[in-house]
Amino acid sequence: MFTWGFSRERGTAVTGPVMGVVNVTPDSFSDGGRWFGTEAARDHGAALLAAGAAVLDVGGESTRPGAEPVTVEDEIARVVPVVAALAEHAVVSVDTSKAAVAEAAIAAGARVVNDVSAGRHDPDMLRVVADSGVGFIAMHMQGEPRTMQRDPHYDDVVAEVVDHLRARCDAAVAAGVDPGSLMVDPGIGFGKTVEHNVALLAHLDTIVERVEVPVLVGASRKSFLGVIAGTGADPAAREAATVATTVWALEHGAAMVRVHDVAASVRAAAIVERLRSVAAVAA
Ligand code: PMM
Repeated sequence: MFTWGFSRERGTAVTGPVMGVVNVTPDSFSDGGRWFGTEAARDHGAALLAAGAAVLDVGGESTRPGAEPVTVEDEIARVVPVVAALAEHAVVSVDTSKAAVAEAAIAAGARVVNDVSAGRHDPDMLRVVADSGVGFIAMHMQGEPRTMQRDPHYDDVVAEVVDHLRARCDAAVAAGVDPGSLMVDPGIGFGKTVEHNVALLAHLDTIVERVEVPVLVGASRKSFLGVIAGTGADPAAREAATVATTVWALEHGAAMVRVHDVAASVRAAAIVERLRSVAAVAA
């Protein structure tokens, strides 16, 4: 049975707050094509592990706005060899919304399923997760990747995201998923405007308090950072802004951040941790 281990009673399944992204895709917005191919992706994952990643998140289908879907067979062919190579050395999550891909990745050693649809896309997903006892990350998304950025609308984005995440956790537990294996994610950039993303980060404390399970934040290199910081359309120019979100997220209760440049966020997390421990003693 997988547990996140962020609370003392639950032990220490995962040892740090940084998840590294290993995209085995030709078309991800942030690093599309760079690690496409088993050897390149495996070596990239090994480098992220050496840089201090606590979890490696392996994905074979781009979720960028407008991305075209990938078949189950192609997605399995992309992720399974990479998962198999990395799972000997690391806690590996598989970033997929398809139960058959999750099942194949779990057989290859993945210990966590990271589903951007939170188990809604594939009716078999929660059963696969429950039967295999792996961890489950339920992310909030309005709509689906192909169309989600057309006209996202919320009356109260924070309350709606919290309600959705709580409902998805309830559905997972009802399907037999262990509550200690759950993590949720507000889904930065998934059916959200710049203002929605900002509101979710600004009110992260509220989200953390209300969802009652560990929270993951994935803001790395997303376009709202380029808008706010004025660095424009190049995802690689959003690294300083990404580190700012790492510091903010960890300081406002996130258990983990999902990033491309692991070394930068691990260093930032070390500073946050040190300041927090000294501040706690001084208080
Ligand atoms: N973002 C992307 C893909 N998968 N999973 C979770 N849980 N949270 C995210 O924010 C998230 C995700 C898109 O980013 P990428 O194309 O760089 O992987």
